[in-house]
Amino acid sequence: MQTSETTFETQVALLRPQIERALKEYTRFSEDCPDKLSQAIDYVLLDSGKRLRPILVLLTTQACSGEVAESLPAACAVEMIHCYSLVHDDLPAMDDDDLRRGKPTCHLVFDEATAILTGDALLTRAFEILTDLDSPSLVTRCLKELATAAGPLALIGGQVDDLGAPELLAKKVGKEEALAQLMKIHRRKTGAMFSVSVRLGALVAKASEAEIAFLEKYSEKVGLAFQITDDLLDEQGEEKFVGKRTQKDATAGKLTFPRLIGIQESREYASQLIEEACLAIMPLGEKGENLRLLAQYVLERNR
Ligand code: GRG
Repeated sequence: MQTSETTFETQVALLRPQIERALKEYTRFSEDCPDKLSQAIDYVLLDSGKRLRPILVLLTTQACSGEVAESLPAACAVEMIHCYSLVHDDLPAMDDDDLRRGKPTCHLVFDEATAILTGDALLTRAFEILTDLDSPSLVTRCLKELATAAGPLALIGGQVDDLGAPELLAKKVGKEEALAQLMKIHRRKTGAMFSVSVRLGALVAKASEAEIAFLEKYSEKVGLAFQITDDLLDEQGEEKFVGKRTQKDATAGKLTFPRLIGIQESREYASQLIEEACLAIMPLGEKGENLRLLAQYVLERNR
């Protein structure tokens, strides 16, 4: 029987090799890049992870009738920022993790300084490769979008508040206040990278502002649902599938959806968000089918 997961996997099988090839090409450096750094970049970036954000970039371009190959620089740039954030998040000063994508974390395999610099290298290289996009005006717009999503008002701000969440919980704030803070953290820490993925994909395809607006709504819902399923996988997932330590957030006193609203309500909320996401892109008609499959995958995923 074909499930939404198997049909989404068909899309992944088509797009993933293009992403892997482009990432490899973009990280083939001259001898000025030290071997150790180059090896660490390969270790954290190549042939691993679900590639959900770059796939989202490419599927959005496709849904807006653009050329998928033209959005590869944007897809790779988003994945590089994502990988940098994972490497830094795993550092002892942040989440202090020893397992990522089913492998020991970068700072354990190399060392802490190399892990910090590997993140820095991916962050800066991401902006450099965006300049491979088609026209100067597209490059400028995409650079601004990506810088905003990775910056203090989004990814970094969300991460800072996430690190401060145990302190907030220790103050025994009410459920409403905690839930509002949780939403605010995830809109910036997780949601912004999903939103920028659809925005870049749409910009490459020269989508209209109206199309960008409903795609933005789709991405907000999918991003939040992704975070809820991430929290559920932390509570109930199996490490061998998830590829990172589970049951960490609860023990670290983190703010999570299951903690605040329970497992069942979290599942229902994620499901409702995915329904709303699919409704938001109704105007795309059949062209939106692969984005609907991606949304469904986010809900059903076990890794
Ligand atoms: C260090 C600036 C900075 C930010 C860190 C990414 C992040 C912010 C924290 C990672 C911890 C976490 C669980 C975040 C929530 C969701 C998330 C980004 C999960 C990992 O994404 P996946 O599952 O990972 O798409 P793969 O490995 O498949 O790419």
